Amino acid sequence: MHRTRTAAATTLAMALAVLPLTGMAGPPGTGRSADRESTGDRTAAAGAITPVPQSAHRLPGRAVITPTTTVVAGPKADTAALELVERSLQAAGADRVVRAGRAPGGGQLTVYVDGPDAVRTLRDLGTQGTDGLPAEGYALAVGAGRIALAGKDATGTYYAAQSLRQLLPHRDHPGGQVPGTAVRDWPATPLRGVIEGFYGTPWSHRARLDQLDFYGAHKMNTYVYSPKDDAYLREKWRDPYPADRLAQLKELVDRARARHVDFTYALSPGLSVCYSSDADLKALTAKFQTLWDIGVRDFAVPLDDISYTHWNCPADQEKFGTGGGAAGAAQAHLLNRVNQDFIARHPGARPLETVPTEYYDVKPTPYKKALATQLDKDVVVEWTGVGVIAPTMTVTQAEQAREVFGHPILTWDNYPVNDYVTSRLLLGPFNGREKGLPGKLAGITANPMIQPAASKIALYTVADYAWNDQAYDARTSWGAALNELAGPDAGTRRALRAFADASYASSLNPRQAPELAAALDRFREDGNAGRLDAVLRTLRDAPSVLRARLADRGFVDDSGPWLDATHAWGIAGRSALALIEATKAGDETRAKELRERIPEQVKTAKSFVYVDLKGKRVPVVVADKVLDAFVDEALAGHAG
Ligand code: LTM
Repeated sequence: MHRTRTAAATTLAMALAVLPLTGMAGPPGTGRSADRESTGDRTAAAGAITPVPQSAHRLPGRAVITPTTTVVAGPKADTAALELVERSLQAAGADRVVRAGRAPGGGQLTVYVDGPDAVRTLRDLGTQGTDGLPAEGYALAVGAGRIALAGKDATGTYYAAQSLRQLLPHRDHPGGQVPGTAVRDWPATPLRGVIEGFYGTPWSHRARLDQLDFYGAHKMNTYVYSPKDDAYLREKWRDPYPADRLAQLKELVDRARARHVDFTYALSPGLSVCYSSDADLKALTAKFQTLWDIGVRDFAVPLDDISYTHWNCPADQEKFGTGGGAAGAAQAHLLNRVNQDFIARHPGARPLETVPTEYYDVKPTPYKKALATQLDKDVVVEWTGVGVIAPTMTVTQAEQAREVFGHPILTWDNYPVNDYVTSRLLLGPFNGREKGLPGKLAGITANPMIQPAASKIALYTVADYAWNDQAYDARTSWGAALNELAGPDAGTRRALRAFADASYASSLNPRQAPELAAALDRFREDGNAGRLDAVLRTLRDAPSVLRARLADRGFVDDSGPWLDATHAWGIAGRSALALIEATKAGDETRAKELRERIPEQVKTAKSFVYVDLKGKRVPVVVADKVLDAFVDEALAGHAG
């Protein structure tokens, strides 16, 4: 898989100038107004496609899934894309999917994947092909009896296949049809994905494989392997991997490639490295070589969360001196040697990435100046925004970061990471990132929670924003994420929404449990107890519904103590409501009984714990300052 990592904004602008489609939004800087037939919300034409496509509109006619369906593939069509198209057609009701050199005729559906036939069909259907699209862009058209898809490159074709999968019906509804549709789509920023970069229990091998599938399905192309508590990446960075660990890594690298995800290997030597040491350079590049040998083509040397006022060897003090400028010079020296001795000598390797020790602001300092002036220009610098956990991120800040670091900027966005608040799941959407930001960046990587499957809600929204920030709406994307995870069952959807709402708050989403809080406020205003009780019952029962019905078992496993706490708070909340109502009705016996029972229920609700990597028991919180406040209010107002 080869990827050009420049946003081809100029060529794209030229293509847009001749584009006949409606609903086409110009990328930032092209000066085109965005006629949002298909952006801004999830319109009928875009169907279930996620991330929201840049452009989609209806075409006349419709394609009917026929029992035998033919796939006509271009000579260089991406294998993973073809397999996905075939699997999706089968899932849509085609009993036989055959590959052929041309369309068989006779009313059968034919699907063209890349090559001259796909290009011709796209044109016949009145749509434009992939000319002028940036890397990973694609075109897809559905018409009567035929479907065509083509990518700007292999990843683009794979993404076209992902979009087709989402447009196709399911075989459970026989006679499935797809309305005529044209999609022309491209990413807003070249790199989009996840950096497993948190402290605490690293993700399991199985969870990582599952995540890679998820990234491919959401058009995310990057996974950075950088768990802080993997000793082979930090404390024991010089040590070679045992054979079984390397075999597992190879399995991840292979899965990543099959899903068009770049597996980035990040080695963090900063706790003990001697920047001027030839031996340490050799140890670093030797470790990279073992990863290269199993197929890794993306490398990073993160230098975050280390001391840069303390050298690990006297030679560094002698060579570089002291202070922030000396630290920047030392790091640039090591990184340049890795860049020149390893990256440059491995054709096919993509640009080296680093995380500077000052990664959290845009203040000019001697350290940043040294990096800006001495670090090789093609090294990509990761940055968390202004603040380690940045509540907001703006275009201006990104421009300042580009300026002060003097290098392409890849965000290391610390959301939904929860290693600093292990009592919480952060289940709200990606929020507070200004539109236009992706166009200023080399890309966006999100640092997830210790809980991989539970991170999918936020990561879905990250993927949505990074692909098409202009159309992004945090609440809409959040709802779509929940629906995808819950599947079609209405009860499961309700349960997941109530559960996620109770764990919504973070620095990016300051309001906790916004839907529950609104329901409580409404009750405070109009006193409609029946309506509030229905909300509280949904919350109380959500955990058992999810445990019984949610297909993603990883999500259920990840959420264990929070599910228990949600159930228990639902019970306490209902008792509080009953207390208010009993008092109103003058039923003192019942009110007394409830006043005695509630403290025990609250105690239970506060008793559930998350056990961290070191065995520490951390009481979990849900709907805090919302449901507990309601319970306190009920007890205080009806003290008897
Ligand atoms: O953010 C960076 C670059 N480094 C660390 C992360 O490893 C950690 O997960 C987050 C959140 O606690 N904070 C950091 O400083």
